[in-house]
Amino acid sequence: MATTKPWVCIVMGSDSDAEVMSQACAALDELGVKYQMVVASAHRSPERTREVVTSSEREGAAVFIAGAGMAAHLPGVVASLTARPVIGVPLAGGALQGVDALYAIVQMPPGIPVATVAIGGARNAGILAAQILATGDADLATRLREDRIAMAAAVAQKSKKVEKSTR
Ligand code: RP5
Repeated sequence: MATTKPWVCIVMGSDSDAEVMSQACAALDELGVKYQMVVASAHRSPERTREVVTSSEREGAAVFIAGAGMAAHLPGVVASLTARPVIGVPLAGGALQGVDALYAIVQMPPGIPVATVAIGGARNAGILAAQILATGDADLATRLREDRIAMAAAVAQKSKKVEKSTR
């Protein structure tokens, strides 16, 4: 049965993007956030893109993550179709290795924002989506805080492995 809790819609331009975009799924799985991941291309299937965004919004998608490579218009097109937050993931590929996608996604005109993560930054896109949902979900906010505490402890452990002093 479909979830009634707010969930995340992950869209990508091609199945060739799936390996990187699955890192967003992994982050959301770890945090207990529901999602759906589909392929819809801004250029090759504009009607499908519109249908995915409008039906997902109707069915409770609270945040969208959109990943694309090269002339990466998908995140901007998704943002044009919904007023819910959109996180864009520039993907490496083609001659320019993601710099083209980064510029395409990050340079949105005023009025239609896309929160852009690093090239290949799908994991951070998942975490950021969870952070947005956590503004209305105290349990999720607690899980995110616990992750930060664990991360800080891991840094201290990493330091122990390499610490040196000659003083
Ligand atoms: C973009 O073109 C996709 O997001 C993908 O990153 C890239 C190449 O797509 P394929 O030719 O592998 O389908 O639209």
